Amino acid sequence: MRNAAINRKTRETDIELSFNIDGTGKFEIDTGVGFLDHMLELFTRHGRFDLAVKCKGDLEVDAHHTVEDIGIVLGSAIKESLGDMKGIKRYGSFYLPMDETLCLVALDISGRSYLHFEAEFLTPMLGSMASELVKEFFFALSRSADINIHIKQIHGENAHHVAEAIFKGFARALDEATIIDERIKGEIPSTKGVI
Ligand SMILES: [Mn+2]
Repeated sequence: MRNAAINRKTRETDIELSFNIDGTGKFEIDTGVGFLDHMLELFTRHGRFDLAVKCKGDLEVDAHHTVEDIGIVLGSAIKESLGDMKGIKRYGSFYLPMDETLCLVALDISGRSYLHFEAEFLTPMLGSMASELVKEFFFALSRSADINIHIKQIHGENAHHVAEAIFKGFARALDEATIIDERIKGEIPSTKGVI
């Protein structure tokens, strides 16, 4: 089974998360940040993962620690559930259109974290969550998952659509990259023999 369950508690957040790469799109998500719940739900559904997240964060400050720490824990869960990475496709990319918006997400499960993030939010807030936290989420996730992620908004203007296109595009790209390719026959997809 390619899955992981991680609990992480700090003075800022208390997170219980379980993740299954080979899921069916089932989710049970309560982060206390409505917009983040929405994004994680559609990430789960579009990637055909299963995801449960419960978070008690210091929302009396703002949503920053909650969004960032869930990015850290989800990234760790992705990495742990991939295990030795044998047989995975490794690369994935998706152009995700959402009404007037188009975003590209391309990623490499390389063992080396990197984030390129090029998207503009025309409103400062997405519900109770600052728009700038979308980048923080993916920065945290890329570091703890050791994944190279490039996110680029091609065009579009509605901030809700831009965020949604990024999360859905990430889900589709991650699904593609983590699929077991039968032709690879359990090899690690690197000429170095290690990721
Ligand atoms: Mn929406």
